[in-house]
Amino acid sequence: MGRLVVVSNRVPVPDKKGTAPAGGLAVALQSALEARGGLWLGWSGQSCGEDAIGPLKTLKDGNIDYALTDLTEKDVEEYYHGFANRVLWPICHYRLDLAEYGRREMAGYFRVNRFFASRLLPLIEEDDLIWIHDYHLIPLAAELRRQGVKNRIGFFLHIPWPAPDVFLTMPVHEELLTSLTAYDVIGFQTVHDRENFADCLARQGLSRRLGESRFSVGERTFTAKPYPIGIETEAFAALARRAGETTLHRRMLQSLDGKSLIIGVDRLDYSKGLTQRIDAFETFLTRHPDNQRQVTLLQITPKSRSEVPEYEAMQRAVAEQAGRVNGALGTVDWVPIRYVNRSLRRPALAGLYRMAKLALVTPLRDGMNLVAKEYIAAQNEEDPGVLLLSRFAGAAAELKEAVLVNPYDVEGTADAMARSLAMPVEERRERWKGLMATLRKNDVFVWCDGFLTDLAGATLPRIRAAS
Ligand code: ADQ
Repeated sequence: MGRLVVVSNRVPVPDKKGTAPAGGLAVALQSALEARGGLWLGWSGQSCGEDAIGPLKTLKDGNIDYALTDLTEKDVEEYYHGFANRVLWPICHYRLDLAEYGRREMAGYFRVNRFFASRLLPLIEEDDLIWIHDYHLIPLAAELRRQGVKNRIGFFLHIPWPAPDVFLTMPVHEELLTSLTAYDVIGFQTVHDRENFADCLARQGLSRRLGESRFSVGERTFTAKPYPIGIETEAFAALARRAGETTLHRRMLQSLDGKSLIIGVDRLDYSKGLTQRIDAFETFLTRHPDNQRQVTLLQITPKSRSEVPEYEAMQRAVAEQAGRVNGALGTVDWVPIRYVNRSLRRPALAGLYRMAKLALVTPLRDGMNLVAKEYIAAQNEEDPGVLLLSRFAGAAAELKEAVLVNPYDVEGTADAMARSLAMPVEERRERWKGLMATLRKNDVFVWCDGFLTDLAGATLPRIRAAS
């Protein structure tokens, strides 16, 4: 197998403090790349004036060579905050109401993808396997092909692929769909996402389906298949086992003073269903008042994308809502919700998961959701906690033994919280065993190997001669 070249919008270059990146793509890919070695190209996170883009910044850390490019302020505004986060993200999470189309942003998105192709081109060697990640970079393979690249190129979408009626509302849906057909392998989180994609292709008459995962466009064939992403199951479980020795753990236990911990860990994002979750928690406390003063919800939510107005507004809304519930139900010595806006290091997070009797993973839509998997891996097998999981997270397709809920159904979710907290230990163990077996079978290395094996085995693309 040739060298692995990974391209993603952001690259989690390790900082001196070893702070973990709060994002699923970064967490998963870093584990996979560290094990295998390779080159990782992406945006440095810095922006500059139109003429100030310098050469790539390169550095090596362990097995990974990083190559980082700056973008111009205009690029960041149009491609990143604009089309990627104000159109593709809401559309793929079924929020048509939040999509803001602008010709300038769409043009910027395709322009920056061309720019990424030009930065990558001089680094590509003949046998490299190129693996492109996520919705920011959908047209990258088509740009590379246009510039003569014949390597095998794969794409993995970390977020959901929506149903055709949603996807086809996007003015540039045809260009995006067509550009995806330049890949050799397209990976999705679930069968459902792949089928939505296949339905979009069929609706547009863009390709022929040759088999469950094989499609053709003209003379080219490509694979579109689910590869559910996983975590480093054993390593995360070991991290959680060791966490009991830390000061944070002791402080936390002390501050709980015998109350049961319920945990939520999510980037601040409307797809994560935070306001519905807090509503459900409040309803749980009022419908099941025995739990008042007995439980504390710790909601850890680092801010993200604060430049996008919806995120700014949501930050205020969630903080106000948590404050209101605390004001209405709290007592002088009991705060129902602890709302924390910071990133934690992974050992601290693992320890908190292990301490929690219940995890609330209730996104309205999620590609996979790694928090659900981390929570399970962190549990103590003798006395495991319960995972309350949205049926609209990709993880629900695999984690059948979780307590599945519809996060739009506030009362149903509230009652499921009460049931979960009262669940006998035998049932908790039984469910956890099933969940943990799935996580062991499908960890992040299985995900990575599965994708790359298919990519390496893909037939070389036949580029049609320009007529
Ligand atoms: P995200 O939307 O970022 O990922 P998720 O899969 O839950 O969502 O991953 C979040 C990651 O960030 C987890 O590893 C979590 O531990 C970490 N994290 C979150 N809050 C943190 C905090 N306060 N401190 C430290 N770490 C924190 C996208 C998709 C998902 C998909 C992943 C991977 O939206 O659906 O599962 O990519 O493909």
